[in-house]
Amino acid sequence: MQLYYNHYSSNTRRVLLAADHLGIAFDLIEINLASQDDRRRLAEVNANSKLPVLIDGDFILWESCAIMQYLADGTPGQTVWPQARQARADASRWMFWACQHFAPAIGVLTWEHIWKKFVTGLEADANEVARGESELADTARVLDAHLATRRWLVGDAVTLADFAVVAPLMYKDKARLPLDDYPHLLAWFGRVRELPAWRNTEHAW
Ligand SMILES: N[C@@H](CCC(=O)N[C@@H](CS)C(=O)NCC(=O)O)C(=O)O
Repeated sequence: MQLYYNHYSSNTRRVLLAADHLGIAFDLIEINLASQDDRRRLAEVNANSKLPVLIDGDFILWESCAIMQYLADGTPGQTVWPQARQARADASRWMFWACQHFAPAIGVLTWEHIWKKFVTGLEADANEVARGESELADTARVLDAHLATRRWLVGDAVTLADFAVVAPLMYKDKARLPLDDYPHLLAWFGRVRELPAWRNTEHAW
């Protein structure tokens, strides 16, 4: 299988985390989102022009959480994508939440504190930072409360839900995410960082 990816993409990181945990290796195709040539190559496999994209024979799949589920479904004996109906729905719930609420809140702050300067040369906008911090607080509160009584998001062990939610926290420090008030969230993040999958998908920059 081929994966169109970039090390800076937190949506790709989700897929890399799941794949590493499942023991799946890809033929990696690096896409530089700032290159027009690479953008053209990306648009050939994803009209949305977004990473990641999985190619499995003549099947093309985009959307990071769909890719994670597809990889797990093709892995006999895997435990990260639960079989039981309610446990699977629970994992699915957090994966949707990650894409719809948690990652977009963090995305405001990664744009303002990291990417904006690279792309536009402009400094962070205080109003946008305040909006991102407020949206992050709303979601971090939910995550922290959920993790107050459990080690992993679903059941007793790591699942795709943990990988989906944790991925944008790869920018916790660089994006200055204000998370000090969420001890359970931070403890869980510490547990994820102890997993081989986290360490194996780290990229220095
Ligand atoms: N919901 C999509 C989001 C994909 C996405 O936004 N990827 C970013 C990289 S992290 C991207 O390719 N951005 C390029 C752009 O928006 O032009 C997913 O989960 O795969």
